Amino acid sequence: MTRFLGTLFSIVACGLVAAGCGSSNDSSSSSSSNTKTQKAAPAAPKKAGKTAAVSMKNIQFSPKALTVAKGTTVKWTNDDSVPHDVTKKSGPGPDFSSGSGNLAKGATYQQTLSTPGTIEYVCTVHPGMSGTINVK
Ligand SMILES: [Cu+2]
Repeated sequence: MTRFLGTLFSIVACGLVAAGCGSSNDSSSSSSSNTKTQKAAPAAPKKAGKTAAVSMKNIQFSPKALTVAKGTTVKWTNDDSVPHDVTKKSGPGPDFSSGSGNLAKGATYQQTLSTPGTIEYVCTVHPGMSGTINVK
């Protein structure tokens, strides 16, 4: 009978040992709280404002002199392969600048001009590349 108990004991002991080696439950789940708040920009109601275009071509503004009604949005487009910029030098209304030499080929910059008077502006990259806008 003692042999039976001995065998039984060893079985139980073995089972306890087996139970001891539990797998460490590493629950480091990747917190994927991807809160992508991508606001779908609502189509801005297009104001029927007047627009005028100025091209930057051959290191010049074209047209070099422009007359617009006040409230007109002037849009400059760089049609050159070298970078330009649009920087106001003088004239009525707030100063504006696209940033030094930051209009690469094909880039545009626009400004709404609301104060009557003559605005002089330049490209700071190219001496002599200047233009005027007469706001009436
Ligand atoms: Cu330029």
